[in-house]
Parts: sequence; C-alpha cells; structure tokens
Amino acid sequence: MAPSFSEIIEEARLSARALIDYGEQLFNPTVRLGVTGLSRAGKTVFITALVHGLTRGGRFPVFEALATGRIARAHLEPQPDDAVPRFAYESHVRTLIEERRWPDSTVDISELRLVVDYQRHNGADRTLTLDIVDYPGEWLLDLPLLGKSYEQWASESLKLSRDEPRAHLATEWHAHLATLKAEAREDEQATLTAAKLFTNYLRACRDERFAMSLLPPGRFLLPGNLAGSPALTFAPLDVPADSRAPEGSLWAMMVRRYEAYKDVVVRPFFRDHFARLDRQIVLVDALAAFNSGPDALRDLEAALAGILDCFRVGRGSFLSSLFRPRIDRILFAATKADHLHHASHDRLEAVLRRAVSDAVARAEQTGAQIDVVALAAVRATREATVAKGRDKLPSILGTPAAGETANGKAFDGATEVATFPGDLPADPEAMFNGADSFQGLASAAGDRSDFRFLRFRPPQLEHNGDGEPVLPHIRLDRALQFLIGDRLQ
Ligand SMILES: Nc1nc2c(ncn2[C@@H]2O[C@H](COP(=O)(O)OP(=O)(O)O)[C@@H](O)[C@H]2O)c(=O)[nH]1
Ligand SMILES: [Mg+2]
Repeated sequence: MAPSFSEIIEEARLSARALIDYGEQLFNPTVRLGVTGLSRAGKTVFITALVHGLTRGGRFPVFEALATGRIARAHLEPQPDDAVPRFAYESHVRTLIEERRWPDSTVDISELRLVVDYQRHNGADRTLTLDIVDYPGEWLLDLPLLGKSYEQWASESLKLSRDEPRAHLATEWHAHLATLKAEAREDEQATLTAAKLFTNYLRACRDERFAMSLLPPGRFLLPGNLAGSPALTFAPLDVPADSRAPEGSLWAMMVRRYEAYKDVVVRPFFRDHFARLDRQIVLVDALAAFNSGPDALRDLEAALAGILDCFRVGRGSFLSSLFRPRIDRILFAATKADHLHHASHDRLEAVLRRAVSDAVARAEQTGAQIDVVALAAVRATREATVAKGRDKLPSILGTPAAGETANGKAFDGATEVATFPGDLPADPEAMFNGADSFQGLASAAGDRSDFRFLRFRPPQLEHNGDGEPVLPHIRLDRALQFLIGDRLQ
C-alpha cells in the first residue's frame, strides 16, 4: 500500500526531529529515558526515588558508577521541551519524606532533566544528561491503533468485551449498541450515549476488583484537555472488520472520529515523545493483578505483549524507512516488591519474566536488550518472622495507611503491624494455569483470596546529622545499572 499524504508529512517531521536530536547529541551526550506503566503502577514514586538517590547519594551498591565513587555530582537543570509539564520532583519528595504520604496521582506526561558529572574508567571527566520522561502506559497501548482501521478496532474491542468478566461489565453498553444501526443516518446524540456507556465500561474494567489492563483508547480514561471533544466521542459499532461505511451514516461518523483520535492524540504522541526515547522502563503492578485474580493476570499478560509490540512499531512499518526507533534497552519492572517477603522477590521476577516471555521472544529480533526485575522504589516495610502455632511465617512489618482494612479491622495510619501477604509459587507457571490457579478478589471474598496486599505508608526515616536521609529501596540500583550503567563507563 502506498503511504498516504499524512504519512509522508509524518516522515518528514520525524526525520527533521531526529536531525535536531542528533546534533544535540554530538555536543552533549544525552539519554532520554521513558518511564511508563499503567496508572498507579508506581511511575511517580520511581522517578522521585531515582532522582533523590542520584542527587543525594543513595545506597546503590549494584549501580557501579555511584558505588565506586565515579559520580562526582548529579543535579537538576531546566528541561529542554517547553511544552511539556515539569515533573514536580521537589513537591513529591516533600510529600514522601515530610508528610509520609504517597504523592498525589498524576495522569499526564511530564519531564525532568538530570545532569550527571562523572569520571570515566580512564579518568577523564564527562557529563551525561538524563532526560526522564514520565508518560501514561495507556497512551502506549494506543500505538497499535495507528495500524488499524476503525472496523478492525471495533470488532476486536467487541470480541474482547463479550468474554467474562468483561461481558458482565459491558451489559449496559451492549444493550445500547443493540439499538444502533450502523448504516442509519449519523446521529450526534446516539454517538454521545454510546461513547459515554463505552467509557463507563472501560472504567469499570479498571476497578480494583478486576484490574483489567488492556483498554485502548487510553485517552477515554485519561482525557485531560480533550474531554468532551469529538475526537474522544466515538465507540465500537458491530460492523464486519473488512467492510466500509456508507457515506453520511452513523458508522461513517464513528470512522471520522476514530481517525481524528489517531491524528490528534496518537500520532503527536508517537512523534513528539515515543519516537525520541533511547531507553525505556515499563513499570508493572503485578501485585494488583494477583490481588484481583487469574483473569486480571491474563489481561496483564496481553497488555504487556501489546506494549512490547509497540517497540516494534516503526520498525516493520512505513515509519521505518526514514526513522528508526532508538530504544535499545527495555526493562520490565514489577513494582512494590516491598509488599512481599524477600524470599518471594525472585519469584515475583520469575512471574513477570513468564508473563512477558512470548512477547520478549518476538521483540528480541528488534535488537533491543530486554531485562526483568522486581523492585520497590521506596521500601515501606521491614521483615520479621512471626510464630503461628508451630509454624514460622515470613512476615512483613509496616504501617498500613489510614482506612485500610484487614479481617474487618480498620487501621488508623499510625500503628505498625506484621502481616503475611501470601507466598508466590516456586514455579511461575503455577500462576498461569487458568481460572483455578489462584483465588483473587474478583471471585472470592477477601478472607479466601490467596493474596492480600495492604497499602502501607512510606517509611519513617531516621535523620542523622544534617543531611537529608536516604530512601530505602529494593533493587532500584539494579534497574539503574541496566538502564544507564553502560553510558557511564
Ligand atoms: N509500598 C510501596 N508502594 C508503592 C511504591 N511505589 C508506588 N506505590 C504505591 O502505588 C501508588 C501509585 O504510585 P504512583 O507512583 O503514583 O503511580 P503512577 O500512577 O504510575 O505514577 C502509590 O500511591 C503507592 O501507594 C513502592 O515502591 N512501595
Ligand atoms: Mg504518576
């Protein structure tokens, strides 16, 4: 298929951008690090802890450049992109350390520039600029839409919504859909209602009990300044994947708006942000999926495959002729590992490795190096062994956030408790054996589910001397070593 006019323009813009970036790179070695993950995965906390650790000299034994003292200084500088909000680092640190609260949730892209002065192994002084870009994983899951027609997207979305537990959540939207005739005249009110019910369905899927991950179009849940615009007012119709809309029909109206969504939302994101990344970390809240149940874990697996496919977007498509994505390292990180006893950290890593294994095998042909880690950017717990009868249970100690409940008891946000969150199996395969592999909240009452993770408050830090205390973490240094260690040789 010959490229369309808009695709040719797109290529020209991309190559102009690549040239500018290349010029800068010559004078000023820069790594653009993308930090993504679905909402609540832990992006804000990860970036805050990473920057805090680098600028304040955190305890990072596995991050070689810092551990061996080759990093002289790291400091923040104004970011290069004027149209992107700055990551609110200082206020997030204050919230975490002084108020012992987690930072408020953010739903937009933001950016921060960190400049690292270091000494090469051969003794020469150098500077590495690290541009950290925080963007919602929901936006990433939109990239495959670039290669799909409205009809393909609609029939895939419908098919997905007809399986349980989604079908259950889609009842109202499906009922409305059954009243629509795709070939009928275009109708703004019907479209508005369809879009509203479809969005409600997407939102219900994100509910904690279900924790479904695979929900494009991402901007329906995070509309930002596009809320209410036509580009966000469409929904799937029940139309064959390989057919075309009659002119003036409801169907044609949906097609037009779907294409507008791609033009207004997806392409600019690809061009201005995604295509310029050098390194990428994808944060995954696997524990939320364990909490919910096997369906959520299966969904997460599909979403991860979708995300990995995004890193191939542009390589096998029209975009690859002029522009080659630069991402050469991708790290998948299971976050909040401090909710598990350390005996389970390797197991958490193994489950994530298993969840991305198929997709990794495909993505490796692209030449990007891929790794998996289980980490806690901020460790909110300590460990203890609690005797229960004759058993000794490996437990974790932490202060549950006010309002969290366990066994009918509500916590006040000030009391420390020991909990046994559940054990991960030695064989990760056991988590993927279908609907009965484990019990989650989606199908079982709270006291019968296999895992129950409480939300803990950030840790109480010990101030000694006048320096600001360092934040405890789990394997954050390993993540850093993989992501930028080679650029600090
Ligand atoms: N215990 C613990 N909780 C975390 C950690 N990182 C994130 N969280 C929890 O996850 C929530 C969402 O994190 P956030 O960074 O705001 O996610 P984002 O939406 O991806 O930016 C926080 O409010 C915390 O409750 C961590 O390292 N340890
Ligand atoms: Mg955030």
